[in-house]
Amino acid sequence: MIFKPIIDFINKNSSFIITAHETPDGDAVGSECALARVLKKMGKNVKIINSDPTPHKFKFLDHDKEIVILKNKQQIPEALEEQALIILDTNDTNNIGKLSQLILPRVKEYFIIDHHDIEIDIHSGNIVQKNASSTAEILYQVFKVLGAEIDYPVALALFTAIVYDTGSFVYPKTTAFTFQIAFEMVEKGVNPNFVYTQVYECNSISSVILQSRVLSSLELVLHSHVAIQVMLRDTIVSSGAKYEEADQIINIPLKAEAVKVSIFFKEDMSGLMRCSLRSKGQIDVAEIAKSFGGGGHRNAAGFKCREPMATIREKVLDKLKVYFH
Ligand SMILES: [Mn+2]
Repeated sequence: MIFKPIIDFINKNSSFIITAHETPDGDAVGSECALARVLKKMGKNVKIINSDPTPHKFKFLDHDKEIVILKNKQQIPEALEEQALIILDTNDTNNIGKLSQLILPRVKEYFIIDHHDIEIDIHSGNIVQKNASSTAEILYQVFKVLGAEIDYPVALALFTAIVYDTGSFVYPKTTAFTFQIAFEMVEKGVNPNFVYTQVYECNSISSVILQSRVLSSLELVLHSHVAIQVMLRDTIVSSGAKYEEADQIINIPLKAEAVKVSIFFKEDMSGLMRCSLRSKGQIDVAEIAKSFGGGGHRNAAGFKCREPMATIREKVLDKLKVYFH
């Protein structure tokens, strides 16, 4: 039974730190909040610690404001050697930001629960269900095996995570099982329109301005099959938006039938450049991201740029050429 190792891990530990990938998204935050609540109800000691702030649109999930954003060493919990760490929604331990240096090496043990296609740091027993629509979908199964009660806050967190990671139930990993979970969550009182409003209709005006500026950087190459957009730090500052508010912009070019791949270079406030990739159909952008030290899913992946943007741009286009000659 693939869930036995996580059940054992939960049963034998009493104090947990939960984290997820840096620049957390809806699946990361929703999964963290759901798991934290279930563990607490089992009488466990639980802290959620992330290296980056919760995007405004997901703050409704963290209603007791319990997510700690690790800014300095004073925030590191005492007696780390007695804490068990659960890493959600990434299997790359370098992808948990500051926690990878400050917390991971000092905890008693850690466990990964993830659904990304590229395997990086998985240890035996860790759960990486590549066909799961979201980490939340895996947690739902863990909760069932645990016999945990899925109350309204847990249902809301799981549902929101699934909505986000499936692009509202349409991305390739969406299955009948995904809908079955959603069905159960709605039966428990989750209002899909409320979740949609929170996640997609509570953006700042600045984020709309940012979107218009980034979209104006749009460049179409390889017979318009590939779209490239760039967001520099200055663009974020001048629009008044936040880095994390750019998360949906990459999807816009894919609305055109001709566009099969969308590339988005985005610089964060620390000057770090990331490259995000989205594709339609069989074009595997996870493999491309992997070749640059990143990871992801076949149709959604990314990596941190360790070379100049122009160099990476050429290398990525070179790898894509095989699909469009
Ligand atoms: Mn996910």
